[in-house]
Amino acid sequence: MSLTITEFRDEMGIITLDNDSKRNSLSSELIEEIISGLNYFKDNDARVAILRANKESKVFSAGHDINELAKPGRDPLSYNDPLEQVLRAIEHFPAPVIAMLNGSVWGGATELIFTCDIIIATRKATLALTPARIGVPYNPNGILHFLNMLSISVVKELFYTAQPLSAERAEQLGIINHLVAEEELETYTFALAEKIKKNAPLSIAVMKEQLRLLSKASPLSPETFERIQGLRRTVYDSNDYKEGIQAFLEKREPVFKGN
Ligand code: LCV
Repeated sequence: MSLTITEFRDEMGIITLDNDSKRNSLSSELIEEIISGLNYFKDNDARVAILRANKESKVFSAGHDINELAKPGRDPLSYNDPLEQVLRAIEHFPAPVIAMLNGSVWGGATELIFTCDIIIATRKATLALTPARIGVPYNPNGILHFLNMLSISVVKELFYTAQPLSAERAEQLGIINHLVAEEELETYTFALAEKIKKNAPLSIAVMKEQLRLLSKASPLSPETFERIQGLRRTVYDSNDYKEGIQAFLEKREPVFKGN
């Protein structure tokens, strides 16, 4: 049974997350469908792609599928984790990817949205960063995605509180490009896509890749990198990480003890 709806017409690809019973949580299966949809669009010279959920979905995506999080003792956000793969697929997709939001976004799905090129949303959209809610040590590349878009004080608040950010505040902070009324969301998004389609695709593809390379141009010494990995290991080896996952699976609030 498909977890997404993939459409392609007039050089525009549309991927609709369609697994509302599991709140479009980013399972490896759903991620595989997103990546193959993007590959199909690329093979057919798409000029723009749109990532959306169903019109009536209250949750755009609940983030990483917690059932698939690595067991304690292994890095839950390692380079080849499906979430990291779909983030790279969007970053390397040679045309703009527009996120069309009308519901709540959680955890790794918030990073997925930040990785898109343009965000169009209604007031029903909220964005939450949730690693501290589960006891996950977010990864450097992920943190850099947020640092490239926001002030460090906002990034700290989002990570430390794990509280959803309202659409209005996200627009004020420049995360959401355009905040529109619910009844205008589709027409506004498709009209913007049409404007992009009329421009030179090679120029856009190269500017997108330059923006990716320049935004990541922050040198890390090998020693710094290893120190970060060592710090992250103390977290994903911790009892708190185990407790965070267990609490979710048992549908109860976690009790973190700092070990
Ligand atoms: C698997 C789920 C999920 C889910 N995985 O509906 O960024 S990091 O580091 O944190 C990264 C590791 C990450 O992204 O972690 C995931 C972070 N996500 C969250 O913390 C959100 C967890 N979900 C929720 O808080 C609620 O589900 C929301 C508020 C999204 C929706 O609440 P609602 O009451 O509408 P339920 O909680 O009843 O969920 C409906 C079904 O979706 C599953 C959940 O287990 C339930 O399945 P069952 O009906 O089989 O019990 N589900 C929801 N989120 N992330 N499965």
